[in-house]
Amino acid sequence: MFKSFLIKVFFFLPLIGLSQDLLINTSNRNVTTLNGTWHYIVDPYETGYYNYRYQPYDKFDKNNNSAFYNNYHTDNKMALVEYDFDKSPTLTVPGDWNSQKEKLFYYEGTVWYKRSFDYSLSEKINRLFLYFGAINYKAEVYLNGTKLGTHEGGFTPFNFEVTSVIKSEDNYLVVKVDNKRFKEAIPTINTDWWNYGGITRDVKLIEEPTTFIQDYSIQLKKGTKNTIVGSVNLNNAKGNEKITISIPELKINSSFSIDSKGAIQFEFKSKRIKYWSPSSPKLYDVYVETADQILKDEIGFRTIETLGPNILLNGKSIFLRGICIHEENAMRGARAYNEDDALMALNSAKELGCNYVRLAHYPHNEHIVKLADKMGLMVWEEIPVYWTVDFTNQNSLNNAKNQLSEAIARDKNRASIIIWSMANETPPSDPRNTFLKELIIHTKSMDTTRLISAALEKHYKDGVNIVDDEIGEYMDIVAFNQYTGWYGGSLEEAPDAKWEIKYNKPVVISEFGGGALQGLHGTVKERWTEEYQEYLYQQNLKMIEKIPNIRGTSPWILNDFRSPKRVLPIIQDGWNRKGLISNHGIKKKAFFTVKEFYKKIKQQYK
Ligand code: GCB
Repeated sequence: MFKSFLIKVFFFLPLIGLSQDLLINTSNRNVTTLNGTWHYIVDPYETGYYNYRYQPYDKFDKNNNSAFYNNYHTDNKMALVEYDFDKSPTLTVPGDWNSQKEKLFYYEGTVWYKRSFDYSLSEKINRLFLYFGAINYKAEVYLNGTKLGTHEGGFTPFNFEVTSVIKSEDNYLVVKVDNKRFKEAIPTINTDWWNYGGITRDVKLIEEPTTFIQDYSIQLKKGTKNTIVGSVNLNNAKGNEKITISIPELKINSSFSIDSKGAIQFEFKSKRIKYWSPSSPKLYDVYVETADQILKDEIGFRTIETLGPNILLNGKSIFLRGICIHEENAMRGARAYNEDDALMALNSAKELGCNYVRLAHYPHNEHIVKLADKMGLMVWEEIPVYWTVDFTNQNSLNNAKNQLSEAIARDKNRASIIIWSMANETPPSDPRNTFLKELIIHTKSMDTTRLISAALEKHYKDGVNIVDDEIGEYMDIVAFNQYTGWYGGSLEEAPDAKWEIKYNKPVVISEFGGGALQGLHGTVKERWTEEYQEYLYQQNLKMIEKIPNIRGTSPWILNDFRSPKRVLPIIQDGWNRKGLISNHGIKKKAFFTVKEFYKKIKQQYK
């Protein structure tokens, strides 16, 4: 199982990938940040990438070099004399370009980023990696003229070894970032969120010993309550290394010799484990140690499983009191990227009475997942297989699998994550079913301990709401979105709605809701008023309570969020108004409706 945690993008994406095995738990490694001010050049015609015959410079140059670098540092004749980074303006990294420069608000295309830096490797420690938390959407990365590789997918991390390329002074790092949407991409062209472009997450240089801890997994063994199971993988193992795992609070401290693959597998029994849960989010200090390195993590132990209609956390039946969240700081109208942004969102979720969040519609940054661990919020993590993905395209499938691999590799040690979601509102068909089944098999090959789900849809026939999507067979939780009272359906009749759900499994309403402009008041019949939204919630919640096997909800959505699809003047102005909180941070009436409901549910599931 462990081997498959190792991510080789080029394995899945033979034409475009060269990023390497992912380093996990990067915040506890030896890090130098490359966050800060970067120069940028907007390049809508990609003149810095293609010559006048539309051939990429880095493909025909035999040294695989970047034209920029050659032009800048040598007497090269590549004629990019018009491109001068140091005379160009700057952007802050991490961050999207749309919210930083007014002219780039709607821009979708290529922007070149450049940063120079000095770096001297420590004498003893002698390998260096360049790590990107995420770049939306496609990145070509060059250091000192050498192409390090390409990465596709806007929401997951990747890294390259740069030991042989780094210089002590004046390193020249160039990244081509392209956020053009295209049909075969994941997500595809059509989404209901802002396509923020840029180097949107942290950039780090990470120093490692010659042989180092690449990756590890430490969790409760599936089906047990007192067995901790795990594995560690070394990079560049020589063969005689020992790895020590210690969890001082549990009095665990054991050393293991690596096997021929440079890995160890282990199991410990402990009767003292205090389980992680929302009411007691206990995390243990865990140390993975070699002769050259100690890597610390904080890990919670809990079980998550289903039994008939129940979701069991540490053996106890729970109700997921959730809320959907986009990775956006609504107040800034920008992609969220730091711990403060994460704290703001999760504090609001807590105030609402949540024990669970759905991080829609793509893997969010690592800050929020780590914070959820600490704050005791269970998490649904999802990949952007959204709406009309190109289900017959093998490259699209490989891309989706790769995004899953990177998300699972990064977050597999987080107790908060209880659900891997495969998709959102994808239209049922044979190719779609095959596509999702492949993703499920892939997920299970990496992690058998968490629940599998996807946000499905319902349909309506002869007065009955029906959920019978065939893919439900493969889900641990049957989740679906429904918008009674917003996209059709009568609010008056909602509480008496009839439901037929084909599967005897836990049911979660992964989305419901409607829009309101905060501060706009009127009657419950007037769309866009807070009163309409409040009534919509009241009626929907009455209905949801009666849905067979209901074990959770995540209303759509915590905050108003930017969407180019939402153009209604005065009311929307580019914002999807379904937030329970406005983009000025003000709670709408419906916030309190949900809060009341969750208070009641909490009593029922004591
Ligand atoms: C949905 C989508 C979500 C949209 C929402 C809406 O079903 O899953 O991404 O933003 O509806 O507001 O229409």
